[in-house]
Amino acid sequence: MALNPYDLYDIRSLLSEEECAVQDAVARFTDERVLPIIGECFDRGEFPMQLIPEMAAMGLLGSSIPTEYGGAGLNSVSYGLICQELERGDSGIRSFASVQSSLCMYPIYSYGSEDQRRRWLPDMAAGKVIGCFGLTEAHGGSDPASMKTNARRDGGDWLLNGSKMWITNGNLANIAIVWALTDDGINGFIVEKDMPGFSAQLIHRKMSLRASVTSALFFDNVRLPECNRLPNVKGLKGPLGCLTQARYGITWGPIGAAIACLKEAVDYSKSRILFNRPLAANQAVQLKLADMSRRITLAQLLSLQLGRLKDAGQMQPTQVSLAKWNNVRMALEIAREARDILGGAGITTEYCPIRHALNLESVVTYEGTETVHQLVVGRELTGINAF
Ligand code: TGC
Ligand code: FAD
Repeated sequence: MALNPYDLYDIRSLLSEEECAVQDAVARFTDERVLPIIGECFDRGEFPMQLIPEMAAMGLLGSSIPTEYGGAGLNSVSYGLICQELERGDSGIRSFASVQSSLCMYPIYSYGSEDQRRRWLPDMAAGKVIGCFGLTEAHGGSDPASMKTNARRDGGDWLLNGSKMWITNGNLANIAIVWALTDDGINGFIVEKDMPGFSAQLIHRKMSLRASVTSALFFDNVRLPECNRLPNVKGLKGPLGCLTQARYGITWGPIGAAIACLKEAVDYSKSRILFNRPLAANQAVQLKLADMSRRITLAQLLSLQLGRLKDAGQMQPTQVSLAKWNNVRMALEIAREARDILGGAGITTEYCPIRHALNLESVVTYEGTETVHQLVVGRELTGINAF
């Protein structure tokens, strides 16, 4: 039986029927709805808003949230496959889904009151309410414990002051999950778009994640009722718990980007004739393609095992760090190598590798930089905190 060149270890045979169906549906969506438009969206620096209702209708927003709150109630491996297939299209589309699902719906579901869950989750799953997640501040994203954004009590309300930087979906969002320092440690708040004193400003001149909205958020005495505070978590473990969910999905996403780049490099090198033979007939080129395939296969196995651990309730943040580090680095290097195999053609967005390579420069930085994840693994090995 012929091997699937982009699934050499037949990872597909390890998936359940439901997981295969999810992967097929999202793959179709990416092929039919994302790929025909994404190069131009990237060129123009625009997020394709028209895809939001379609993603919602497919259950891609809050796919792991229980159905009683409007989610799709799917398992973690299915969520991973969604991320993989979306990022085969573009990291910006996967980012949109990650932020909505893992960074906004997850904290409302896990740390919110029953009223907050009922008020926000069904509309978020339907794509009618878009969320963003404000943790990073301009003075140092790797060290969120140093945040200056603060909320102080004013009667029964809270007054929020400060700013957040590099916030995905910021200008699209109807609500922001904002992490702020209080007298009682870090707390999470739901800030609504129209609240006086809240503003969002687009970040321009990005060379990466151009088909995604990135913003700075400002809070100038924003008055928040107590019912907008997430009541069931306190401290840095609140935002870090959300990051673990999103980082898990990000271990899968870049596999999709890498597969897209490998496929482009294989197709191009088979049809490009240089020195009277296809480029792909050179050993030097085949070695590069084989190495890409090896690294993708290892990443696929890593994420699948991580997903199975997560579904069994056994996944540890250190394991997520190792896979985020490995899989994003793998995809970034494959995208750069594929770009090189395409020669001059590879510098245009006519082909996908340069777009993926530029996007992955953000993915290697956000959700914990590569160094942060290496230090998490180092801490696990040595018992010494090097941060
Ligand atoms: P530490 O002070 O030791 O721990 C604080 C508390 O948090 C708990 N914890 C975690 N819980 C869940 N998941 C994790 N990954 C956790 N890591 C730590 C910990 O047990 C402790 O709990 P408790 O009960 O004892 O209070 O903090 P630390 O030393 O572990 O953290 C240091 C460090 C550097 C790892 C952490 O600050 C960090 O991860 N920094 C990177 C920040 C980051 O990743 N920011 C991302 C912003 S969001 C974003 O980029 C979105 S992009 C989205 C997109 O577009 O796709
Ligand atoms: P810094 O923390 O200043 O790091 C600079 C460099 O120092 C990095 O190379 C880092 O690895 C290194 N470094 C840090 N500490 C150490 C150390 N101890 N030892 C050695 N080296 C170290 N944040 C949000 O809250 N919400 C979002 O939705 C969001 N979306 C984003 C979207 C994009 C496109 C981007 C680019 C970022 C986004 N971020 C978001 C922010 C992102 O999480 C931060 O950029 C990231 O955490 C790094 O923070 P920083 O940019 O301040 O870099």
